[in-house]
Amino acid sequence: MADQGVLIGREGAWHPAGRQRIMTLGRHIDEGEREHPGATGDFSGLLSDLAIAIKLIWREVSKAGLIEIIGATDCRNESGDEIKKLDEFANETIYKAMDHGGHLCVMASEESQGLISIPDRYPKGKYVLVYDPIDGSSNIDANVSIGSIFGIYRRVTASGPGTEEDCLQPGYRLAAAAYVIYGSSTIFVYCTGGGVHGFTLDPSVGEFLLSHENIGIPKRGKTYSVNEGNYTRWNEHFRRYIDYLKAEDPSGERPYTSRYIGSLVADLHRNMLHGGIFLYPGDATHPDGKLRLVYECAPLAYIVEHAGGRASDGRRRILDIMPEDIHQRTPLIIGSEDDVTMAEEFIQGKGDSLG
Ligand code: AHM
Ligand code: MG
Repeated sequence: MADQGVLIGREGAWHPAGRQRIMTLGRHIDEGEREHPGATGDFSGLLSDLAIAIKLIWREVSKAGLIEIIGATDCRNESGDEIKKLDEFANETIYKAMDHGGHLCVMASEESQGLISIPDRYPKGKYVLVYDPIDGSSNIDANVSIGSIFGIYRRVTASGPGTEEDCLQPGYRLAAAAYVIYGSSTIFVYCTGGGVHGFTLDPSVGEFLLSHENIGIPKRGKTYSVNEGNYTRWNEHFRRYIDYLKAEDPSGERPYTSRYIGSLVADLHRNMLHGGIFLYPGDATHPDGKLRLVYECAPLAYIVEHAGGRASDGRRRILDIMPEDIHQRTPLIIGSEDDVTMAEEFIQGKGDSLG
């Protein structure tokens, strides 16, 4: 058949705009599983449970201004940051959606100090979930995009409740990773070791529909994302790199454009689509920067590498770092391959002649 259009609308009109096939997240997960003969359905069950949690969080995020869900509680999280109510809601929602499916043996979250156990009454599975329930939480009450980040590992312990050993694995061992942006629309981006695919939520039917198939991050971009308010705390190599990006270049490659939302997932997603670099370096006061290796940097590094980009702490590949603590921080340089390579050269002092 020449025309691959689809029937759309109550009257079943033949809509030319509907030529792209309609693929729900659920179907995509199922089809991915079928490519692995011998798969038990465990993994797709896990991802489907996660999708439900995300929809529940989206529902709360989208009415955050209507009900009194925003605003600080009197609690602080493990790192001493003020916990917002939405963080608590998202943390609990993910836990409640994931604790009883029989897919997981343990979880770890930015908002929980220790490991999150699977209750005794539920079966223990072969996977481990690490997550940041709400990333960019300082943006919640200003209606700026926020997100969630997920990493899924296979357990390394044999059976029973999962342990710290299961959670403290280097990122190269991730079985899957995903992030969500609750923005002008809600998008779910995931990778299970092949391509990186994005699904946009159609709120009218409550389904994530494939909107960004096989995302490939451009090899080089023209946008940098960094909190430049920290300029005076950076070392001279890093300052020189940022100065270099801002300097006029006769070839027109520079100056780069500065874009900083302050929500890692949103800053990263823009760079995934259009190219560019996100940086949160260490500085004199915080040598390991701000961001967390296990549930923020490693899952995003896994996705970016599968999209053709790179992620580094300035010297090492993020995915090679062996975590020693669930809440461990690391500097993060992530994005287009050539941009990350150039940033590393400056950080290591090799770009000084350029700057
Ligand atoms: P959070 O997970 O507590 O929200 O913190 C992580 C966020 C990132 O989304 C963002 O890139 C960064 O913190 C912004 O930090 P800063 O305000 O120091 O620039
Ligand atoms: Mg975060």
